[in-house]
Amino acid sequence: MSEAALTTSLYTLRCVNNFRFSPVVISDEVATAIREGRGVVALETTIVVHGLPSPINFDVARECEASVRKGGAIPATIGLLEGRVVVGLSESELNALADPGRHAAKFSSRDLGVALATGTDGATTVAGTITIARRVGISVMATGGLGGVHRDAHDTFDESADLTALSRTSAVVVASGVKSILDIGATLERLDTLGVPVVGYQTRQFPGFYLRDSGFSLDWSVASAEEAAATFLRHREFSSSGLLVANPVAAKKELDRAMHDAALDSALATVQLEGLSGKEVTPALLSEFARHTSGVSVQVNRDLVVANAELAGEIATSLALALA
Ligand code: PSU
Ligand code: MN
Repeated sequence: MSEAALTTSLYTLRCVNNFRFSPVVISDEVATAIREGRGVVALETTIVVHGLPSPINFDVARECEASVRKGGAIPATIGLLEGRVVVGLSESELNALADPGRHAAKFSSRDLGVALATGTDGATTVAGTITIARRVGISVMATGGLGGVHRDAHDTFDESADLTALSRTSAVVVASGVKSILDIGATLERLDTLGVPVVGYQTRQFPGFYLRDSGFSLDWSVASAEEAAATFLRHREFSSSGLLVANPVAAKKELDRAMHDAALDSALATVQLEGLSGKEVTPALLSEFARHTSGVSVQVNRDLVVANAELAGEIATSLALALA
């Protein structure tokens, strides 16, 4: 045996010895649904652990799961717990992950391997969630607002890894646009560059998260969940990137525009004053928003993510039907 071959086989042996178990655990219900080709929707945990205050965060997690079921699909809430990726977290596992004493981290795609190797607990962002979802054969996810380009990105380079993950991960993400704390125009430009199609759900206006309309218009819209699923299947024939389905918050539930603009100014100023950077920026902006609106923004966030989960359920159901 050549030295190179010997080194390779020793290396392989070492890997097999150290990595005998799979780092991914899938709940029975989700595993069965995937195996039977039923619709499954991945749900993230960053919004639960870092995006919303306790105890409403648990209500939102439960409501999102119920909404996915209402849409005809099976929910798969994803997070990293005790050295494993769990796809289909149970209520008690989610409670454990969101327990403040556990200090669960916030994981994007790049963190997954390191977190598993070091046994670190954490919630997954959109980027982290779709990366795991793809790996287990789930192609639809729901969230509140996608991450994007921050307003000071020309100085900080702060652009969410959600964008690059979506550019290389074949998944449908249903969101109410990108969070309005971001530079929305720059984010749409980046999605264009990265080859990620953006379709409005029954609208040609890009939603503004807490607001129905960000002021930016879109080239495309879909009229139904079936059309969104058909769009994804066609897109997949030509590209390995994902598809963003932008679903605006219901008209009677959006935030008052004047309240929104005042809260935004205050949140941006606070975060700048505190000198925050990296992963902390988005949670801090959302919590400042909540403080400034006396919790009204939290209710809007809840309404929109629950609605997105239902639409994602319908899209996953249509996708499963089309592939049956
Ligand atoms: N949508 C919400 N609340 C959130 C998020 C989305 O309504 O907290 C989370 C998602 O996990 C998203 C993340 O991926 O915010 C973006 O964080 P960052 O800007 O640090 O990439
Ligand atoms: Mn960032």
